[in-house]
This record gives sequence, structure tokens and C-alpha cells, in this order.
Amino acid sequence: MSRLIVISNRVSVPDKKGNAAGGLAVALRAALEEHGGIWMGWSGNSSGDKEPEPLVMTDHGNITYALTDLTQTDVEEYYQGFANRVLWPICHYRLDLAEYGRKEMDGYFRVNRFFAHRLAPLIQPDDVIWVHDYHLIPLAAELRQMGLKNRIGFFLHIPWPPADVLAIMPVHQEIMRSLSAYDLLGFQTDHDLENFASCLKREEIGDEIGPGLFSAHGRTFRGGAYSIGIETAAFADFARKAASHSMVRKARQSIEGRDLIIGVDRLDYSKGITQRIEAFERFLGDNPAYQNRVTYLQVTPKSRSEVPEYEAMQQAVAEQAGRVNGAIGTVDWVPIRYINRSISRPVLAGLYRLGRIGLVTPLRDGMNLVAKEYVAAQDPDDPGVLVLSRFAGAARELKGALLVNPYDIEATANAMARGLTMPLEERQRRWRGMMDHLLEHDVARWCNDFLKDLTEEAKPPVNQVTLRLVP
Ligand code: ADQ
Repeated sequence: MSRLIVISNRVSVPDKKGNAAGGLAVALRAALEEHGGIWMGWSGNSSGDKEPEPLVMTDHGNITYALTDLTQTDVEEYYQGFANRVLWPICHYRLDLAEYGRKEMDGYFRVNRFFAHRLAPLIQPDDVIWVHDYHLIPLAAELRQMGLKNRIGFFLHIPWPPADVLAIMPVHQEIMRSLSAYDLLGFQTDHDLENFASCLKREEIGDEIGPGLFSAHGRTFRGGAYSIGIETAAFADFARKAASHSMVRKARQSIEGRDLIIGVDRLDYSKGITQRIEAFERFLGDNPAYQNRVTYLQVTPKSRSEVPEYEAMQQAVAEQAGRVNGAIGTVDWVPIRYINRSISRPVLAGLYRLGRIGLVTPLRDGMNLVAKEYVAAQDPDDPGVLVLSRFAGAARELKGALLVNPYDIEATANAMARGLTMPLEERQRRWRGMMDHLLEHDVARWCNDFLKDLTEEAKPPVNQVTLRLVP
């Protein structure tokens, strides 16, 4: 394969301290290192009201990291505005939280054009381009307008909604049109791919002309489900070694032999944290024997605090956890430990391994890597139980989990009780099936599968074959 160019809103540049990067960064860096290439994106900084300086380019081995600042208006309209207050809630089925504004929509398309203009001079004719996520949907259309003929792929990390949900968004036709400028569209699950296909048809934008082959706006392109994985073997190794880590040791001592239920999520309304706390409270109410015998640790770094819905949620979750602790806790027992910190991956792996239950109950999630990390971190001789929302993409793969509807508080509470009493033999059987799957379908495979399909010569579109057969 020729050079690889990756573009994502934020870029994972290796840090000087050598902190372990997340699975996605590890896989993309490995692919970039192998083929040589560029990873471009936003630096995370604002240039205020001044035009951003030229790209800052840094070389690490075979990879050039290229970062740009954005103006404050761009940050507000493109990132905080359209990406995080329109596309994110719509794709997570939260129509009630979507805040439209013409200004923000214009800003979104403008920043994509800006990225395209900064990127295009770096591109060589046979480079393969891989664009990531909902911030950058219009990027390929902008690059095509500038005359680029390269193969360009797009992977959506979040769900793709059904046609009726998407149609709520005023510029949905423009967004769909932008997607037809790619050669390959990757979704997390077959459900997302089906939703996309039905959006094309329902809105009369295009058609599925063969399995995974689409035609719209005069272009033919492919779509597929590529479920993202984690660095399974490496994460399991972190977890094995973590027992001796002082922070993990302290955590174990501090629960004083109680069962640990663990939840790990960015603070986001899609993650179902308030429903989860409610379910935990219900579990304790229904199972009084567990009072003072179980601790629920919720590790939740703050995210997107500049967006009003997130700020409101920070307060709501903290108050809710405080209220439950006040009502149920005793002088020697705090039922919920709620922590707003980022934790290093080796320590996180160790905490997952302490958890008798991994509680992963998003209301909607593209995949959810926490569910996969929790499974990878378990002790094969005494694995914990994953309680997983059926609305996470991961539920399509992790069949050994106890699947729950997170809106059903009673059912989630019952799953906690079932998980805590599950016999060892059943826990091992469920865990083994999931772990074998995760070892086979890790993040390196996800990356290779997508790039293989992107670089493979496009199969002849079905409609062109038909045309040739007509005398
Ligand atoms: P996210 O919404 O961020 O990702 P998720 O898949 O769960 O959700 O990934 C979160 C990552 O952050 C995990 O690797 C987790 O370990 C890490 N993390 C969470 N809390 C942490 C903490 N306190 N300290 C350190 N690390 C923490 C989006 C989509 C998902 C999709 C991913 C990847 O929303 O559906 O699975 O992209 O495609």
C-alpha cells in the first residue's frame, strides 16, 4: 500500500512521558508507521480571533503529525456547535438535545473546507486517505472539489441513526451527499449500515445497488460494518501485572472484602450514568442483604464541559451520587464512589480486574470499548460478569454478557443481583467465549480489514455491469 494519511478531529501525538496510548491510537500509529504517512487534525487550541498559524509538523519515526489551531469562532461553531450539539445528539437519538443554528452549520462546513485546504498540498497522487468520525463528514467532498482523485475512506465511530431520526436534522441531505464523496464508508455494526442504506433510499438520495455497494449523486461507493476492537492481548497483560501497582493495591484494601461493581465512562448523557445510579439504588433496596457488602465505583472524567448539556450533567450526577450515599450509606460504608479523574491504562486495567461486575449501560453507543476492556482485564480463573446495554454496538459481539435495557431500571438492578451470585463455572464459560472473540477481533484486525477494503480495487459497480450487457 502507498502512504497513509489519517485525519481526525483530535490527534494522538506520542507524549514525552511515554504514557500508554488507547487502542485506537496504537492501531493507527502502527498502520502509519508501516506505510509511512501523516496524521492531521486540530491541536485542541484556539488562535483567538487571529487566522491560525501554518500547520505545525512533527516527525516521529515514519509518521508526521500535522496540527492546526482553529479560531475561537471555529471552535464554537464547528466543534462545540454543530459537531457536539447537533450531530452527536442526533446520532445518539437525543432529538430533545439537538440545538440547530444556521451559524453553527455554516461553521461546520467552513472548518471542513479549511482542513481540506491545509491538507491538500501535502497529498501525493497515490496516497490513501482515512478520515475519522462525525466532525469531518464533508472533508472528502471538499477534497474532491479541489480535484483530488485519491482513494478516501471514512469511519464513523458513533451510531448512524434511522431515517426518521436523521431527517430531523435540517441539513441531513447535505450530510448524506457529503458521504457519497468517499470510496468506502465504515460503520461500527450491521445495524448502523442498515440504517444508512435505508436513509439513502427513504430520502431518495441513492440506492443500494449490490450488497454493500451504493450509488448516489453520480458516484458509486462501498459501505461495510467494521466493529472496532481493543489491543486485547496487551490490555490483558496490563491487568495481570496491575495487582502489584500501588494504586490498585490501595483500591483493593479500601473496599475491605466487599464486592466491587465498576463503571468507567466519559461524562456524557449517552452513557446512561444517571439511570445506572438509579438501578444501583434499586438493587440495594431490593437486596438489603447486600447493604455494606458491595461498593460501586464510577470513574468518570469530565468531557466537553464547554457544552451546556455536559455542564448541567456534571452537577446532576454528583448530586445524585451524593443523595444515594446520604440516604443509604453508613458511618463505615460509602455505597457509591464517584471520581472525575482520568486514570492511566495499566491502573484502569487493574481496577477492571477487581470488579466483580463491569457495569456498561449506555443509552446508545457506537461500540463502547470499556465493555471490551473489562472483559480483557479479567482473571481467567475467577472472571467477573459484564452487564451490558443492548444499545451498545458491543452487544452485537459480546454475547456472554448479561444484556440489559438501560431504561428498564428494575431489569438492570436484577442483572446486578444475578451477576453477583453467578456460579464460577457459568462466569468462566461466558467469559471464555467473549475473550476468544476479542483476541481474534482486536483493533489491529479492525484497522487492517478497513484498509484492505479501502485499498482493494473497487469491484465493478453492478449498474455498470448491467449497462454493458444491454446490446
Ligand atoms: P467514547 O464515547 O469515548 O468513544 P468508549 O468506546 O467507551 O467511548 O471509549 C472510551 C475510552 O476512554 C476507553 O478506552 C476507556 O478506557 C477510556 N476512559 C474512559 N474513562 C477513563 C478514565 N477515567 N481514565 C482513563 N481512560 C478512560 C467513541 C464512541 C464509542 C466507540 C469509540 C471507538 O462513542 O462508541 O467505541 O469512539 O470507536
